[in-house]
Amino acid sequence: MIKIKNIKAREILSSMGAPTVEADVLLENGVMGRASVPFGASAGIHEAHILFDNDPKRYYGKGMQKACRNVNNVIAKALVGKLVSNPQKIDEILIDLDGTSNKKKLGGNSILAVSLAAARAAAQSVDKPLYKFIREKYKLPYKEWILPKPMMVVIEGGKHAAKSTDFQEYIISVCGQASARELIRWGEETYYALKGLLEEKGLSTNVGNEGAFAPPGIETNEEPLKLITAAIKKAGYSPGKDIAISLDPAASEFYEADEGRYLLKREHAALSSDQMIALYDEWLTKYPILSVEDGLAEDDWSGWSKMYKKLSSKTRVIGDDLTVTNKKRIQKAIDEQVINAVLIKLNQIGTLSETVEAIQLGQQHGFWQIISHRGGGETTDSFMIDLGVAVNAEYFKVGPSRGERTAKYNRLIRIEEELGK
Ligand code: 2PG
Ligand code: MG
Repeated sequence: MIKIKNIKAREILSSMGAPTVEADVLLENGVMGRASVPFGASAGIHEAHILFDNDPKRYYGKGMQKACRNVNNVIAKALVGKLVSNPQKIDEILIDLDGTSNKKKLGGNSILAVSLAAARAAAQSVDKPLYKFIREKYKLPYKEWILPKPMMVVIEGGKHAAKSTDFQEYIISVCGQASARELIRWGEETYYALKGLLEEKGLSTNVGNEGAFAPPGIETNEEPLKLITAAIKKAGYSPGKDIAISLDPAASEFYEADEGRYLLKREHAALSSDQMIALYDEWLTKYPILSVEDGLAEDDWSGWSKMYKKLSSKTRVIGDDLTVTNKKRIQKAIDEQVINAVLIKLNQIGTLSETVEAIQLGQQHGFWQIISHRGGGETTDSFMIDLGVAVNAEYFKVGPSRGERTAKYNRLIRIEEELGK
């Protein structure tokens, strides 16, 4: 019966040098849970609201002091003295306190920081690792621990890297059978093999937001698929069997809604939804592609329906900006039959409980769950990994280098050891 004694938030720096919110939840027994929230560079328009200060004198308007004040004043007042043990209850209070459908009043950034910090404090109080605590509290029905496999972003463009590809992410999905630490090694070795191939071609190996390569001189949006397939082989793995390729074009970012077309600047091309689908279909025959995420824009529902019909027997069709970890949007995607996998990002919806509900809804329909990092500003917080382990997610998506990314891999390596695997 442990109660919350105090809650305190502060602006800290995210991986991009821009502020984000960190919250501490202090309990009466002296335990303190801390969490920080990431945010996207190519955030979907249906995501939970991020409350910025919009004060041009600080961080070019991107400060988060208002969100911190909301935690320290409004949220703390509502939660101090409340029992911490039940995260569903805490999140209910947070959701009611905000009262809007997209957390516009208090900010998804302030609410999520507290939701996660409170869960972490509660887990520590009962001396449980976070992943075990989440599984128990949400009565998740799994007996075994099946650890998520890496989806490692190795080439990035779009909003994540200027002058690189139009498509946002080329990912290696390490789909073979081995321990998590081995699969991580396979992925990193392939990343380094790719580095060698880029160097041989005289292309830059500087990295973008997510620690993936972002070569300006790359000629087409198809070129990375050739390079990655070659890198998988060069590293000694079998393409499609040990390691496959996943795509996240993040198509909302280059969709021109008025014209109904997708603008591929690098290729001086403007494609219709049908042409985009035909392009993916062609690539599916040429490359070992495991999944296509946000292949079309977030509200191009008729396009998604056609895409699903054409591709879903050959690949996983993943919703990200389309579904934004939101039960209502996932339900719409179920009703319209447009996906068979869901990307999960805690900050898209703004509380732990709503995230778990979104996952459960997808799982009821046999959808793969991919727990994901953010490309705008990440932090060293690895909550997403504990969540992925708790729900037996199939994959987790994280860039291959930079400390805020490797923190996620390292957390999984430690969990695997803790579970005696
Ligand atoms: C995505 C993500 C993460 P962002 O689109 O899947 O890789 O990017 O966080 O910028 O939305
Ligand atoms: Mg995405």
